[in-house]
Amino acid sequence: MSDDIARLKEIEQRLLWLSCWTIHNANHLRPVQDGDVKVGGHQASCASIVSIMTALYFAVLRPEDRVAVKPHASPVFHAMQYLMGNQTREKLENFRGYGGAQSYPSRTKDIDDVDFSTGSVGLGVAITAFASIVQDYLSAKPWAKKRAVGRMIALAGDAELDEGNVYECLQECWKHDLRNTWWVIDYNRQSLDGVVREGLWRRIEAIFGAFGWEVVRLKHGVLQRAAFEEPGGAALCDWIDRCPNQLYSALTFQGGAAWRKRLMDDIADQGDVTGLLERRSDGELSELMNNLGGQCVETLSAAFAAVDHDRPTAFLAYTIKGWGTPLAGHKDNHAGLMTAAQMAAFQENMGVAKDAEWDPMATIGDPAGLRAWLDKVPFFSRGTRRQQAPKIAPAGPVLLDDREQSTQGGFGKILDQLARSGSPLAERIVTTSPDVTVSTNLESWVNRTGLFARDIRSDTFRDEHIPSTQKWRFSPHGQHVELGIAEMNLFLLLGAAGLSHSLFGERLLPVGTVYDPFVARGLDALNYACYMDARFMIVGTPAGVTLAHEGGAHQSVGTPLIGMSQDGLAAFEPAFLDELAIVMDWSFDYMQRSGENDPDERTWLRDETGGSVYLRLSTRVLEQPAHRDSKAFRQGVIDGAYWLRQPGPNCEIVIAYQGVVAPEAVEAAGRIGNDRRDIGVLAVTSADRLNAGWHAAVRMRKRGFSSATSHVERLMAELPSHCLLITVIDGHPASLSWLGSVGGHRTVPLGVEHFGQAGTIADLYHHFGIDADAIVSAASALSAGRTIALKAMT
Ligand SMILES: Cc1ncc(C[n+]2csc(CCOP(=O)(O)OP(=O)(O)O)c2C)c(N)n1
Ligand SMILES: [Mg+2]
Repeated sequence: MSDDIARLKEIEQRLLWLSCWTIHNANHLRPVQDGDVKVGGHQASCASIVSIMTALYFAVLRPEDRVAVKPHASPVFHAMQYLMGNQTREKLENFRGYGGAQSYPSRTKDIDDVDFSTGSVGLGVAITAFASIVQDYLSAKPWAKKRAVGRMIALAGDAELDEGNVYECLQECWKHDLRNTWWVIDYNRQSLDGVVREGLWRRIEAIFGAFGWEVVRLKHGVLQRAAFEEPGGAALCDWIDRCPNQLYSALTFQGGAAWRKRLMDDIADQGDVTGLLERRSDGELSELMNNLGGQCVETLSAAFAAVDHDRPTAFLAYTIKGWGTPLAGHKDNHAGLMTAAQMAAFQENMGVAKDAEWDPMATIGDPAGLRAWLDKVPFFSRGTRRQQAPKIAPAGPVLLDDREQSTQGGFGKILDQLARSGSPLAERIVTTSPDVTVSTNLESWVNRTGLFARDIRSDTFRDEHIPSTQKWRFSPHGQHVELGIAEMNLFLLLGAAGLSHSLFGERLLPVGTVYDPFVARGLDALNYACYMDARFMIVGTPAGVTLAHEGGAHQSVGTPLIGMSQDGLAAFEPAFLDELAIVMDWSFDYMQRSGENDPDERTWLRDETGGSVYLRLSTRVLEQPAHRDSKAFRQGVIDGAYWLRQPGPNCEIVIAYQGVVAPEAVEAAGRIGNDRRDIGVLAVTSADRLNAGWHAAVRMRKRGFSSATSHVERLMAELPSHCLLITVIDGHPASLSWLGSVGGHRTVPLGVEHFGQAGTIADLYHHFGIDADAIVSAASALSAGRTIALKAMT
């Protein structure tokens, strides 16, 4: 055995101990309050992947590589960083506790340099492929610094391959000539609930092969391979290959004597095979049968090191869930925990002295020698691998002079003008869309900037002089990444590109477009991207029942609530182009912020920290207001609302609208104005930001900051208490109905609560009660005064 392999084995045993101990400590030793539930076990999930992680991190990886670690291997990751001095004992002792090391590796909550968060299975796997595409994108750009190309690596549980997004990603990435991506599958043949179906490896090989991946199957460790060379070894090899997963697991759990009995029953021959078995004690036989490829650092490091190409590669590493622990192989072991007695025996087996449980070098004979060896491990050699990129200042809002336009149309024009400007900011914008590039108005941007591919692909229609409005030139210079119809992929790509500054040290400003209802189709990947603090702009368009003729399947209802409730995402729904221009300009700055300062005392929003942005837009063409560009107007648009029509001192009714129903609100205000006094119209551009500021100010007042006042509270403070508030939105009414609670005003929330249907905009606004008549009749019925006349219906 070489020195390096001996070191790897020492490290592997250290990681096995420290991860199991961390979990044990959290469950058995950490003081908990009455009624607390046990934290997750997952010692078995850690044990099956320690060898893989040891071989990868300590023998193969380079500083430029980036890794997504399967969720339940979090203790192994933290143990590894602890061994390297990048994680504290305090955080490990408090694993899964408040302020402690996180249950699942977290970029934002852990201190030890997590590359990609994981937790929702499948997403961490797929994001590595999109990160590789982003890396290729950067490598092709003249403005990006030259840097070593890294491998994007996922350490995946085998059950993660049941998640559909994994296959969506495989298909998409094949189109983009994926490279430099490794997925190491911890093939312990167990999921949470049980043992996986027989022969899954064949399906996995076939699928990966079909999408152009190399598949490396690591079934046997060096001990097994050596035994197969002994007389009788071929029969043993054949028995292992034919053994069903359930039986292998059960025998692993039962141990050496059970292995011997079963093997003797099945293949003993009074000759070579019997001799092979008899030459080994029960303990040695168990060790041999446990020596699968994925539990053998020698086999693993040799296989990783042997890769001499950049093609995407899946390693199917056979492992044993619970390897090296008394839980090994038991089908119920997913959340299983060693009992105190089992743990004591395990501790003795591992040779860890009492009170040396947290000593990173506890069982190491030559700690100084190992430390010197660790200090040279390439992956950790450059310290923290988080990068930074300078901010690129936006040049100011792109104000358009269209008399009539939709917000979706305006969005396309603004991007087009940015492309034409060729500014440093425009250079960093990368757009993407899941097959709705044209129908979300990205077309002129794409015509101007081109599509991204690693090679040049010409546009045959153009070459053949066939007239077409679309110029689909693919080249390394292109700034649009065209995706197939899979919204999970959209959000995973936005997540990866939105971390470019941190992963690769280059600023990207990713902008994705999607039909608004299909935001829901990628929701978990959106949540995941936000959880990682990726920075991007997602444009949901067209939105709402305003998409009249498209019918219920294409009309979004609940998305404003998604925008409000999604952490890390500032949601806007502008009605007019000037608002949109101001919001986009602000967004490109907001997406790049990384301050840690206290909330802004004007709005109580945490604007210093920055985040991602969601724009909910529409194809409905609206007449644009006269030029307005005051500082107060800009501020109101960004803060979330401004008075489109200032309420008078005796205001009886305020109509608060968000988005594309602006004309209905304005018309209704005009009609109500004859019968009620001092009507106000509140243009809400971001219910999300208004609401967040309000909640934050309330919290601050509770903490004794008695003067804390949010933007929406100042707006509402102008209204007399008897004033009726009518809110209206093409979306769920709960998005705005809370406004009444701010100042204690009686509120009539108008909006859409049921599936939409086909019709004209007028039909649908009438059907859902969000047209001017609905607003007028609410005002008439619910505010004091004479009945307000409705216009004759058309
Ligand atoms: C999207 C999602 N659904 C369900 C879960 C709950 N869950 C956590 S781990 C797991 C199965 C893990 O099996 P596998 O990936 O094979 O990991 P290992 O056997 O290595 O523990 C499940 C269902 C989750 N984390 N994410
Ligand atoms: Mg598994």
